[in-house]
Amino acid sequence: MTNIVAPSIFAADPAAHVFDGRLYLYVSYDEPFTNTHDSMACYHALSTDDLVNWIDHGRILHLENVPWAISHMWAIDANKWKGKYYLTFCAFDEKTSTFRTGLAISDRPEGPFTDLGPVEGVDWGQDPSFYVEGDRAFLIWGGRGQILIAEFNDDLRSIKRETIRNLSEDIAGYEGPFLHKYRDDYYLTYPALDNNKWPQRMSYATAKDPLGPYTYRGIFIPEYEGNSGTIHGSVVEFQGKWLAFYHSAWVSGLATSRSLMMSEITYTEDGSITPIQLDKKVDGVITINSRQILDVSVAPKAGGRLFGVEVSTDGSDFTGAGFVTGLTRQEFGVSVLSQIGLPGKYEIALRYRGTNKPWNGRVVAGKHLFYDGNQNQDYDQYINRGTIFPPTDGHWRELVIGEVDLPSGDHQIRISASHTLDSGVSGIEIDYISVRQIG
Ligand code: FUB
Repeated sequence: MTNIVAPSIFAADPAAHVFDGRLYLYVSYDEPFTNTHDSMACYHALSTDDLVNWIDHGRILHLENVPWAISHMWAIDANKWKGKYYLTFCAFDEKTSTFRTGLAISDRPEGPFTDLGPVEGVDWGQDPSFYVEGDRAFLIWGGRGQILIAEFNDDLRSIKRETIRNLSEDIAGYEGPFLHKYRDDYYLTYPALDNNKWPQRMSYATAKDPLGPYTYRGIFIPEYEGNSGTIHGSVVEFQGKWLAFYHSAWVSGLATSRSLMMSEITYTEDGSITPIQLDKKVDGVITINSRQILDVSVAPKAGGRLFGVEVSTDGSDFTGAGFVTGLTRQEFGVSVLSQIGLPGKYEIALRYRGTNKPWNGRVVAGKHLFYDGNQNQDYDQYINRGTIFPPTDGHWRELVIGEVDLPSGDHQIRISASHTLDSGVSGIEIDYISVRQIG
């Protein structure tokens, strides 16, 4: 059975990890319907606790927040190290126009992440992957037919040069390496060409130590109809299943607007991975929709903005890193960035809490202003038009605001007060804005 995960965004190169019982995917982001990978400029994180209900946490890092980089935000990985979460990503260096591996940090697995600068000691740092084994941390990277591995120094800001191994001496990997452990063996999975012919096929090699030497074992995702030329991904164990994540062109038909794929894999007794046969006609395909949960408290780092409001972390019953409070003046509000690949109908909802009075706000998604039908056409009432938020007596509640057609691209979703409140009256508090594809 093959699953297409989160078809509303075009994303690629999924790196899967389990943190505290939840499965996370760190993915690169294909600008919808462009004809090139060079325009890639940001990353997303997705997560699930049941493989059915997925959350797209939105943009977690963008080129504009990486001062040393100019373009090509290609593949990534992430991992937990000494209590923090780190993203290893790659981009073209502004000065040299070569790939460097960047490091970014967050307190939470779903980000957003803050750039810490390039990792020292890595040449042509394309497609970095980050593997942790006890107190050892490894960087595996590669492109243009070379795959390399090295041990990180403890602060992850550089690698131990004396540990660098060029794995291309053992295997014919093209790019996109990823490491996982099965039983006592280290499995390196990587896209490779067969006799220099595209498309790439997902191959693997095994070793007794992360640094190698590696023995080539075979191809576990052969060429298939609807491939996207590249096939970068990862393997992870979650809730007793072994899962391969990768990307295809099955939704858009385009090699540069790729979709996330998930297939269960099995190992034979001798540790070989049984090859997956991918055929849309034969294989059942399940499309798993995700919804974007856009945390308003981190909006400025994720492509949105706070207008006059404050972020609070009082209490513990909010969802993300905090909530927004102080929506008391007409010009105050918050916007989040929703990135859409597939055009369609989307439902906008909001998690909020209010006091014992209804609150009137304006919610705008892209170019659409929502009304809830309670307004008249009298100009005096015009400034109060918007959406009525019923009182919640201080409890959090999710309110569906309405449906809107969204084209492909980036959209701001903004909520603001529709009028300035009397002094001493507080506005609602907002936890997140949700965007869910419904058609
Ligand atoms: O997603 C951009 C590039 O395509 C990746 O860095 C490669 O591994 C290939 O998947």
